[in-house]
Parts: sequence; C-alpha cells; structure tokens
Amino acid sequence: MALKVLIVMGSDSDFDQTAPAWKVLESLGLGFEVVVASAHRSPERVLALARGARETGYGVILAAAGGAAHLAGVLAANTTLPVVAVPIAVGTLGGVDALLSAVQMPGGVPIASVGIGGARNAGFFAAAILASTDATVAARLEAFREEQSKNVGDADARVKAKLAKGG
Ligand code: RP5
Repeated sequence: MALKVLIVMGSDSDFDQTAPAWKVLESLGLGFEVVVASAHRSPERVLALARGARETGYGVILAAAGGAAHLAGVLAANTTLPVVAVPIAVGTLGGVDALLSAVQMPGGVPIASVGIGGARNAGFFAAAILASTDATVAARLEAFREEQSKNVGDADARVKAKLAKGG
C-alpha cells in the first residue's frame, strides 16, 4: 500500500498558507491527512501523532507552524520518519522566527525545511521522498516536471511573439 503524507498544522489559522501542500498532493494522487495539533497547546496529541505515524502508514510528515515553531522539532523527536517544516508567516517577525527555529535544530534530530510560506514546495518535497521508494509516485512527479518544462517553452514563445510585435 502506498505511503501517505501526514500534514500537521499548529493552528487552524495556518490553513490558507498550508493548503498549497495538500493541493500538490491531490494533484499527484497521493494520500494524505490534515490535522491540527499544537506542540505547546496540545503536546500529548502531537506525541501520539508522531509515535503512531509510521504504523498508520505515513512516509513523511509536514509540520506547518508559525512563531517560535517547535512543532516540527517535537514531531521529529518522536518519530524517525522524515519531517519537513513549513514556516508560516505570522506575527511580528513574519515567519523568520519559524524558519530559523526549523533550520537551526541542534544535531541528532534533523528536520528539513522549505522557505517561509513554502507549502507548495513542501508538497513536492514530500512526493519526492515517497518517490524514492515508489515508482508510481516517481512517474507522476516526472510527468509534472515535463508539463512544467513545456509551460516554460510556451511562455518563451509568448514573450518572443510579443517582442516581435514591438513589446
Ligand atoms: C503557532 O502559532 C501556529 O502554528 C500559528 O502559526 C501561530 C498562531 O496561532 P493562533 O494564535 O492563530 O492559533 O503555534
């Protein structure tokens, strides 16, 4: 059975900035679940999610949180599945705090991170992780890349046509 992606958001206020992640997963036909669990407001729920994730059939966890975002680190401390932080732009520091708390994890319990508001790329990165052991997912990613390249070629042709008309 294909492994799924677990998407954890620290708050429902993270919804809009996290949605691009599951939109990507949907477009690639991957299974996922979205849950709200907070490392500081519902720590037991976060622990239970992380500890049961592998057995539940997840292959990767995306952790979307803003502020002093320890969600990804706490999840990673309680599973050996890969955890990818999605720093959410909120508050005074606009997501810089969340980004730094993700990329400055002390050695031994690594997490990866996309950029601030990088949920779309988090979706693709989760797919790439699953693709490393799943040829079907790899083929879907490959098809997406081909389509994306084709779109660049089309954009190039449009620009050339515009320039030929005098800009
Ligand atoms: C973090 O605090 C959440 O991930 C969210 O980005 C931020 C603000 O949460 P709310 O106060 O809007 O619930 O834990």
